[in-house]
Amino acid sequence: DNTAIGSTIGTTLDRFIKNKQSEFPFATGELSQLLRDIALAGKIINLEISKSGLLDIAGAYGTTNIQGEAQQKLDVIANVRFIRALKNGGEVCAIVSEEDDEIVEINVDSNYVVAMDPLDGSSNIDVNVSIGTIFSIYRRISPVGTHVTKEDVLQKGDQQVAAGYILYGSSTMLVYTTGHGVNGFTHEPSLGEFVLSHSDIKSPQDGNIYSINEGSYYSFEPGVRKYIEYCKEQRYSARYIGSLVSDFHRNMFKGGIYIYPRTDQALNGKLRLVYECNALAFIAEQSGGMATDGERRIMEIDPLELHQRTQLFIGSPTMVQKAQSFL
Ligand code: P6P
Repeated sequence: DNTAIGSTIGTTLDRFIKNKQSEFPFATGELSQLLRDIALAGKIINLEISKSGLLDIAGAYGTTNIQGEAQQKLDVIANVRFIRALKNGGEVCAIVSEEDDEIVEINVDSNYVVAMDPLDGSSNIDVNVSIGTIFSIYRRISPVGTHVTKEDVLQKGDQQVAAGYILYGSSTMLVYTTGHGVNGFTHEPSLGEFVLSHSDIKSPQDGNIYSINEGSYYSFEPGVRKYIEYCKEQRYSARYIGSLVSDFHRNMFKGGIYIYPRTDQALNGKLRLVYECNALAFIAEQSGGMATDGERRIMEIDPLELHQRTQLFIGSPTMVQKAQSFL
């Protein structure tokens, strides 16, 4: 029992979920179990990542995913680990993953859908830059016991019952929301537990950090270029790790804006609505931030297909509004 742990190093994720279960709309324990299954998969992947240099599983794997990107071995391993953990947990009827072209049907008798990017920023693995898992959780729409449909997985971000990310960085953190604020848990290796480390995270309303790939400056629309000039005039700091979860996480705590706009190569931007942007948009709004596609709230966008892309302006509301005023 983790009472002893609780008294010395704070609340574990398991205890936190149990304590907060009453906040879940369908408090039957299923969502609690699903969150624990995701945390378990995160622990397993954390272990693989920390060993990846030694086990030579970091290198490219030869296959390519729907993005046409060289699939790194850890991408594939992370996807397999997550699917296995969610299948064993028994709470998931379907998974949408960056690594799978089609919907992965798991168990027709279960209630929850998970949309995930099992390992975002995988090109950073080989150079030891932080990477992240991003996940959204929805309740299915079709009746239990029937085959999963597109409408089960193409739900607006506003329909999320939970969302979060795991950041495999200098320490490994799990950050999630169920619509009642955002809480961060840090992995304590000696215990193998996620322990509450950042309670009820509130993001600064304004900031002076801007995150965008300025190498694409001449591919951006005039309004985006003008906002970049504005940031320079304001003497803001440019911080771009090239790992979405890391850039988002830093800006949530320090204040800042992350922008991935359309370019002449990526006409709808690069980031994916269903399993990247919606989850971070939910976290952003729940911590007092803002997330749009330059016009609309990300979570209002009606997804039309699994891997559709969207522009993303996310972070401190004052900064997002200012950026939009230039578009
Ligand atoms: P670019 C990584 O591939 C990723 O999906 C995000 O993690 C990251 O923020 C972005 O793409 C980087 O893209 O075009 O700036 O290299």
